[in-house]
This record gives sequence, C-alpha cells and structure tokens, in this order.
Amino acid sequence: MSEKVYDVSAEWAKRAFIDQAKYREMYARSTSDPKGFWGEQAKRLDWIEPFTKVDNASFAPGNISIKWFEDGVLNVAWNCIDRHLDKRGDQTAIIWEGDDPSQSKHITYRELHDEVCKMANVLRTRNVSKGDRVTIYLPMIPEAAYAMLACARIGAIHSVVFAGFSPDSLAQRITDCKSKIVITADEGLRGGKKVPLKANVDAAIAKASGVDWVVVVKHTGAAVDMNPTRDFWYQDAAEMVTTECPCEPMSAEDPLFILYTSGSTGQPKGVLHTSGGYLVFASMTHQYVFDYHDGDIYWCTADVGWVTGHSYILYGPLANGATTLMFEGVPNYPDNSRFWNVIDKHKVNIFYTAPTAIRALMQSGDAPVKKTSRKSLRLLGSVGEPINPEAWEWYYRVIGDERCPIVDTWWQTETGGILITPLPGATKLKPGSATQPFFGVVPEIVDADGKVLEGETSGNLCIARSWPGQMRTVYGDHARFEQTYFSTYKGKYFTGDGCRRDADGYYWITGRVDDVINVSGHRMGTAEVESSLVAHDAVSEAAVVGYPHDIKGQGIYAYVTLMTGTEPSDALRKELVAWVRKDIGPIASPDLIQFAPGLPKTRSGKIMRRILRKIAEDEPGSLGDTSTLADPAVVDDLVQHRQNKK
Ligand code: 6R9
Repeated sequence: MSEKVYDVSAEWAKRAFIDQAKYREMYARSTSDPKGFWGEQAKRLDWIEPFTKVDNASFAPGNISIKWFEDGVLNVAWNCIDRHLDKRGDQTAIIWEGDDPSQSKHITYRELHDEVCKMANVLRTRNVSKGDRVTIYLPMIPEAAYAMLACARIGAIHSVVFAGFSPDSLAQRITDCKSKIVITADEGLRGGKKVPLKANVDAAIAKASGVDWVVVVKHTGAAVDMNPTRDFWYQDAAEMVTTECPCEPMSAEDPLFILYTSGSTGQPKGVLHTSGGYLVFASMTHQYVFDYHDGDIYWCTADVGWVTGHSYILYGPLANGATTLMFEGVPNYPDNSRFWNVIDKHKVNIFYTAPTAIRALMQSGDAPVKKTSRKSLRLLGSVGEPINPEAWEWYYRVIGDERCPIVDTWWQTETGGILITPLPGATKLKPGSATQPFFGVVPEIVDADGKVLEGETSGNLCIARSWPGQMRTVYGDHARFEQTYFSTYKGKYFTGDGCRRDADGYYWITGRVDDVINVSGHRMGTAEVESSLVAHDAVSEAAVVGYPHDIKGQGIYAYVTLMTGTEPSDALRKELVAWVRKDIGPIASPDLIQFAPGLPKTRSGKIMRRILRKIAEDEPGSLGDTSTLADPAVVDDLVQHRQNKK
C-alpha cells in the first residue's frame, strides 16, 4: 500500500471546472438536495418535453424500481449530434485510427449526422422501429458508432457484442434479447490479424433462431458467404437512402441499450440502461472527471463492446460536443510505441486506458515511450480493475512525465458511469486509490451481516441510494436484478466489490468478493468457464478460480476432474484451453489447468472455493479451516500438483 500523496497543482486547481472547495460544496448539495441538484444538471441536455419529476427510486425489497426524469421526453442521438450542428458542424466529432498506422480519418459532426441518418434509414427500410433490439457485432470502425447512434435515433435498443466473443456467446446474446437484425462486418482487424466476423455471425445464427436480416459492413474486403434472402451489404443499402432521418421522441425511461455482462452465477445478464438519466450521468462524469474543455482531443482506448466504450468513447463525449478518438488496433502493434505514437499523431490531451495495458507496456521498459513526445498530454485515466501502485507510478512518471494527474475511475457496467474517482482539480491522489465519490454517490462499506461500518474500515462496497446512470433491470428478468444486486444487503445496491476506506476517507477497491474474475479488465463468471469445461466429453467436473497474474491482474485457474478412464496429458490440457476459447472467446481461455482426481467438497457437496483459491494463489500454508471437508485427503493431492508454484 502506497503512502504517497500527490497534491493538486495550482495550475490544475485554476483551470479545472471543479476545485476542492467546489467539490465539497457540490457534493454536499448533491446528497442534501438531490432533486434540486440533478434537476439542474439535467439541463445540460436538450429535452423535447421537460421533466417535472426528478428521481423516483426505491431499493425496498420486493419493490425495486428506478426512475429518473420519468415524464421528460428527449432523443439521445439528437443530444449527441443534431444540437451541436449549428456551432460545431465542421468540428471533428470522431477521429478514427485504424489498426494499420497509415489509416485514419476525421469525421465532423455534420458527417456524423449524415452517416447516422443513413444507417438509421437502412434499419428503417428493414422495419426496425422503436423498442426493437438490434445486435451489433462490429470491430472498432466508425460504423460501430453510426450503428449505435442510429438505434438511439429511431428508438431501437442496441445490444453490442464484443467482436472477440465466439459464435456461441453471440448466439446466446441474440437469443436472450430476441434480435431480428444483426449488424456486422466482413472481417475485423486487430494487430494485423483478421477476425472472421461474418463467418462467426453465420455460425451463431445456425444456433439462434429469429434473425431476419444481417447487415454486413465491407471493411477488409474479404470474400464472405452471403445468404441472398437474409444478408446484404451495408454500403449498397446506404446508397439507396437519404441523409435525413427524424429523431424519435423517447421517454427518459425508454431503453437505450442492453449490454451483457458476467455475474457470479448463470449466463451473462442483459444489463438495461435507459435514455435520460444515463445520458445526464455519462455527460456530466465525462465533463468533470476528465475536465473536458472545448477543443480538447480525448482518447479512451476501450472497445465499444464494453460499457467503457459506450459511456466514454461515445455517449458522454458526444453529448459534450467533444472530439473523441476511436482506435481499431492494439497497444503492441506494429510495436510497443503505438499508443504514444497515436497520441503524438493526433495531439491527444486526455488519455484513458486500463491497468492491464499499462502493466504489459511497462514490461518493455521506458525506451518505447521515451522516443515519443507526448507533450500534448494533460490528463491520464485508468479503469477496469485496481491499478497497483507500481503501475500507477510508472504511468505517472514515464507516460505523463510527472505532469499529468491520473484519474483512477471505479465503476461498473451496472452503474452506467463513473462512481468513485478523483477530480483532477480537486482531489489529492494516492496511487492505487479510486479516492472519493462522485456527486450524488453515497458509498457504504458493510460487513458480512450488512452492518454499515464507519470510519477507517474494510468490507463490502454498497451504494446507499440511486444515481441517474444506474441500470434499471436485467433485460427480461427483473427478479434476477433484485436477487443479484439488492438481496444480499437489503435496501442497498451491492456492487460485488470489496473495499477499504482509509483514515482520510479515501476508497481503495480490493477486487471482487463474488465468483467473478477480472481478466485484463474483462469480467468473466467462473460458472461460465466451468460450464464450458464440463461440456467437453473428457471432463466430469470443473471448478474455476482467479489467481494473481502479473499482467492480466487475474488469471483463470481451472481444476478439472476427468471422466473415469480418461488419462490426463499436456495434449488434453491444450485441447481444453482451445475448447473454452472457441466456446466463449479468447478472454475466457484458462491460463492454468490442474487435473484433479477430486475437488474439495463439504459433506453437503458444495465445492470449497476458498481452498481452491488459496492453492491457486500458491499459499497452501493458509488454507484455513478444512474440518468441514467430506474427504480431507483430496487437498493434499491438489497442493502437491498445483500449477502455480513460485
Ligand atoms: C467500467 C468497468 C466492473 C468491475 C468492478 C471492479 C472492477 C473497474 C475499477 C475496478 C478497481 C477501478 N473495476 N474499475 N476495480 N479500480 N478503477 O470496468 O465495468 O466491466 O462491468 O467491470 O471492474 O471489480 O466491479 P465492468
């Protein structure tokens, strides 16, 4: 734990929207008068019909209901595009940087308007209308932004599926929300490698019924199979439509998007976000956390397949009339200087990335960084997992040349936007701490019984009251929403994260306390990996846990019991890794597989994951109480054959 504190510089306190005094004053108001506070903040958007009610939220058991600005009417695409046209028609909205460093383009707000209208009209010609679900399975190309905003424009609900997911994962998500249309590309491109997106969609649709149309964006130009009654090229269809498409008036509580995310049990959940509150929150957090001023060049390196891409590549920045950079590639292609070269090429001022990328780049030393200038940089951000103080210091010292504050932003798919974070002109920084709550956010640390702990303490992180960006439900399963987030600690939203609060009231997120693992900032449910493994003929049982991994933050450690008569081998180990990779996607590939003749179970048959975690962490000396095990002998074998001996 780092003891270092970095003060806010005088220059930052002066230039930022929010200094320390203002933070205190606004935070106090946001909690003492939330209606007044959020009612004023919501004026940052254009409303077709103004709202009269601000918040209407209940976390009461049996009656979980979250509404913000509920009688207001607006359109999200209007707020992200049309309302900027008078003043910013010729300003760049999106800078697109391709995987190939020679490829980039600038898209103005006017061009964005025309492209989004074309995409929206193409969807309309296929009878997509308000409330319909549209699955988007695209690489990081401008059409991904056009497709999302086109849905928002006509009131359709987008479900973006990360292009690294397998056909099976895609099929599951198409089926869950009953999409009739999928938007994809011929191929994706990452680090010079091609990803067969259209072929993946074909394989997914073979398993998911109900898809009437597949829109295919020509990207690499590869030859792909086209089903003449179902598939069509986007570029051809776009030539047949106009660049005008009216915005559908939407209630603030009409859904904007579904985004699937992993939980501790079962299949991924469709996290549902709505229109008004989400956009108010995304816009406000983007402005204040990144201190975004007109003319700044802002770059978030996430993929639009994750919530960070939704809120902080697209919706927050565009609602603020920003210039946002969208990057198709990866940090180490063509070489380890890529991020820093892109920063110099486009004069990026604000850079937002994940700790896993920082740790990976740190391994190749300072030289690839130091040969670039980075003098345009002013602010750095981190998201996705706890950032260890060593990586924080390197980010600060080597990337930011000790000039740029780092905002370590804690939030979740479910929260819609940033909840705990420094504000660069207001908050002293402690490496490794997400620091203080954003406006309107009331964190509580509770013990296992739900007792609220005061002062310097640690426990489970809850949020005591609603904020506008909060998810509204699990798509199609409100009971699961209540069960997952509001049943552990009654009357509070439970985040699933552990947390410490220090003597200064700073929050330190310690990672998940449930069966979710965070691999390179991507959430994986252990149950998902387990069910994939047991689907293999050779596997009788599997238990999956996370373990500390130098670059990924957490790695995936799988204990596998084979069918009687099947012999363990390295070949089988490789086969199982490939199996999961194909079944779910590369991010779910187990890093280590241990063949286990038996798993540690209680007499009632429950797997004791606590013990499996300790063995995976290479701490066989601290297994704790093993007296409730049905067969204590299995543990000796597991310890002896552990895969992570240091
Ligand atoms: C935005 C995003 C959410 C989980 C969350 C937590 C971890 C995210 C963090 C962080 C420590 C940070 N997490 N940001 N942990 N410090 N700054 O990542 O959403 O993919 O839903 O993941 O990620 O464990 O619960 P999501």
